[in-house]
Amino acid sequence: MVFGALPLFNACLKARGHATLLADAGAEAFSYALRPGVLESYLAFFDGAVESLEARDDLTDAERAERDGLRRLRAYPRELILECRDAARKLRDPECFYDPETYRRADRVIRTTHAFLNSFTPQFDPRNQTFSEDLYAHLTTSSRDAYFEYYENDLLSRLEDFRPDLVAMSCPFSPQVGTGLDLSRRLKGRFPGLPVVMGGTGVSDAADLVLGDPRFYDYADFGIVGDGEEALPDLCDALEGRLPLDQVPGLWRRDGDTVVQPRTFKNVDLDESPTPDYTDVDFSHYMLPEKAGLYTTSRGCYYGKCTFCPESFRLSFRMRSAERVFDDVKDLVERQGVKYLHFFDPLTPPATLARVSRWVAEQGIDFHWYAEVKFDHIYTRRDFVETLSKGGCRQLQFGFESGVQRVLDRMKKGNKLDRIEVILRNLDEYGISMAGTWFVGFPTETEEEARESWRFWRRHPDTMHLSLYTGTFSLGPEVPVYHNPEDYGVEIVYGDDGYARCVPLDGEDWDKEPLHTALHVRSDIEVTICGAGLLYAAHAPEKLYALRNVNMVGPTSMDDPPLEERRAWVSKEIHLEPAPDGSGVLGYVAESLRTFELDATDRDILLAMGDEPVLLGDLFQHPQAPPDLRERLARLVDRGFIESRDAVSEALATTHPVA
Ligand code: B12
Ligand code: SF4
Repeated sequence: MVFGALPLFNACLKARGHATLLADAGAEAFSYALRPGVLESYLAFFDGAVESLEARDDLTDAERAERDGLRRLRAYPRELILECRDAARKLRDPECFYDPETYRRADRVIRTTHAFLNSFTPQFDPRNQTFSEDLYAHLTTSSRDAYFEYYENDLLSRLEDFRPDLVAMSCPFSPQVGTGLDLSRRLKGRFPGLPVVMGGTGVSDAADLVLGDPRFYDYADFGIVGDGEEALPDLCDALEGRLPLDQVPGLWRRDGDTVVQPRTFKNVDLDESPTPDYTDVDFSHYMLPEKAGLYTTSRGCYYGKCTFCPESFRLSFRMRSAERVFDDVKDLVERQGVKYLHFFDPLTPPATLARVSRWVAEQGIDFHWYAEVKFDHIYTRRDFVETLSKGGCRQLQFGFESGVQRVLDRMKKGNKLDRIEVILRNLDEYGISMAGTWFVGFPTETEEEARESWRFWRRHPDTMHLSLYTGTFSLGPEVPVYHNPEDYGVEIVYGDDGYARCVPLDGEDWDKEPLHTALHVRSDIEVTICGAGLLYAAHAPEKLYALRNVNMVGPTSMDDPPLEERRAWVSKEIHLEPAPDGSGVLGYVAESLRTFELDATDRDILLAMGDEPVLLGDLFQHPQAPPDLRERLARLVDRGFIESRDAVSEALATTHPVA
């Protein structure tokens, strides 16, 4: 799905009389890779790179690490990657899209190919202590990645025809700063003197580090922090000599050797912004059969207290009035043909949703929507939930975070578990499917508490539809815990990998990796990110369960029934490749896009099982069963190599998720 800033800036710039050319570089680069011969050329490039490294016995440490990383990619099955063009066609075809089995296969193929291509692009994360050093060292090299040919043969040629006066890049995620500067370097190579500006939360969140570094301006001319609706057109005015640069809100630049910080900031009045303009968005790059958009009704978060969330520091909460939001919805649906919207506010205000819903229902607008919300008291009211449902709401994403009240209270989340139960019943009654984000590893959370969160999901299999498990607690300077760690019983220590982590002051800690792996492979986040969840909820809710990863992969090793009592089989969505040193195998699991090193005993277990169901208990009777068979089976189950179904997932596979 296209990110929100693109259609918004399209409208803002046009409103001030500028001509625009939109490019969603990530999506377009992927489409480019599907052109005849391109994937094949990347595979050949990959083979050549591994072979040349393997042929040498004088590798440096860095080259050895690169070789080992590339070798792991061998586990990505080629047949899956080469199926990609067909998979893209299927996802854009309504008949194939709404067939869960076809959808799942095509989705795995796309994601595998995407991950394979992306692995050529080094990621630079500002939360890592070595960010600047690594990034600027990389920018002096001329390595090939999966964007390179798209830039050279497609994007830059289109720009040549368009002849822009300014290129503006949006980086919603911080690691995109590196890819953005790489593109900027190529732009400058082709169009010397063309000004480039970069903005978005990825830049704003780490402004001092990214924009305070004079080297940034060797590649881009400007950085803008904060809202861009006015700042970007103002920069155009400044470049045309109608405004001093110093008056552009949030603008960072370099003057000689000095970095010049902004003189002025402006939080825009959202009611002044134009309706986002999707008319120039090329929807053929997205893997959906319908036009789906992303829209935000507010900035910042009206709650703003959660201690793990960067929104707690973005204090300037503002709303667009419900009347303006409704006008936009009407325009998007009736003029622009975008009938599916994700209200991806950090936290969408309930009053706006209710008022817009009422008007949508009154005017009979053919509109389906999804929103990011919170388990607030208002959702316990049946009439409120009914209003949303009648106004086109088909899916709501709640911040669930944890199934343990003590942990929720420490997070200052404001969630009450008994209230959640009432809300789930209301959603069920009015046919709204539920998706919930959550994570493990918040400071002081015990392993037992983390497992209890998963049990909470498993106790509500028919009212909590999509588990958007997002990973382990993510710590960086942008979250409140980082600033008062002792209040959370931890100290912050930087590891050898350059990342900050929490170390409990009482010395009690647990290894989060095994549980994380088990939850990650059962997470449904991808279905939501791409917009498929909303389309299924709107048109084929009875099939939504068939998209759930837990229903496909089956229970974790800690769930019931116990391992010995399960009928299980080897997953179809894995691939085994001999390990380079011949000692075992590299196992790729498509559900989680991860490669694991398995030893020869693990491999033998998988080969002995095959893909027909066997009773796991029978394996213990085998004369050559290893003494640690139980632990091995548990690991293979949790990583998604072995699948099974429990009674709940069997039943749900044939049930309607929403009334
Ligand atoms: C929608 C959204 C998503 C959607 C994306 C759907 C899609 N495909 O488009 C989903 C739910 C999938 C998602 C997922 C994640 N997200 Co998210 N997401 C958002 C969210 C809520 C809204 C983004 C948006 O479109 N906003 C609307 C536009 C208009 O606002 P904007 O992008 O901020 O742009 C404004 C300004 O920044 C500025 N601006 C932007 N670009 C430019 C460019 C120029 C030149 C200028 C001048 C100005 C400018 O002007 C704009 C208008 O004022 C933001 C929160 C936020 N506050 O933005 C987080 C956010 C982008 N996500 C974030 C994160 C961390 C994630 C996850 C990694 C979480 C996780 N741990 O799983 C995942 C990624 C999963 C994955 N596998 O990729 C972080 C990124 C933080 C960072 N610094 O990197 C954010 C900022 C939220 C946060 N935690 O603070 N996300
Ligand atoms: S987690 Fe959600 S509710 Fe909490 S501060 Fe962040 S955006 Fe707001």
